[in-house]
Amino acid sequence: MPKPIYVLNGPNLNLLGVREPHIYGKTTLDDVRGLCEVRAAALGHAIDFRQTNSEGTLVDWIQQARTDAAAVVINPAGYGHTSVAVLDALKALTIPIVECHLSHLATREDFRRKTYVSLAATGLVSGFGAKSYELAIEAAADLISRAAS
Ligand code: CA2
Repeated sequence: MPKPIYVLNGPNLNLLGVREPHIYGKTTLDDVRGLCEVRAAALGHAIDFRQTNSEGTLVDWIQQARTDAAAVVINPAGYGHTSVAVLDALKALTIPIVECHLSHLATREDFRRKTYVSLAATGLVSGFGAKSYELAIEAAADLISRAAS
């Protein structure tokens, strides 16, 4: 059975489409899940899509990805800017890691312009709203096939 691409979402992303639509859009996280499933299936992959508000759970899921995932797409949300624990867990992975953000971090507040996750990720997709996830899935699929050849 081929391993899925883990799509991991950090804190408050469950509020997507419900609060602050002027920043994060009207698309819900469930809509994002659907977009990712369709995009991944078109590229021959399955996804395992998860969201948590807990830093420890996010670390547990990243550790699980070491054995159970083909790649990780991660929107760490606020933990991207604060969590050395999430960075350390990601650094233990040998599979592709694609960091994904809805908003364009480079144009936002200073504290959002850097993430710890970027130190472990192969690359970053930021600023395209829900489309960032589809682009991140494409990048992950590309990295998986490059690693296999
Ligand atoms: O742009 C992104 O995807 C972010 O990861 C979103 C995080 C933010 O802390 C990062 O700097 C950038 C916020 C996720 C919470 O999303 C909400 C959505 C609706 C209402 C409130 C929060």
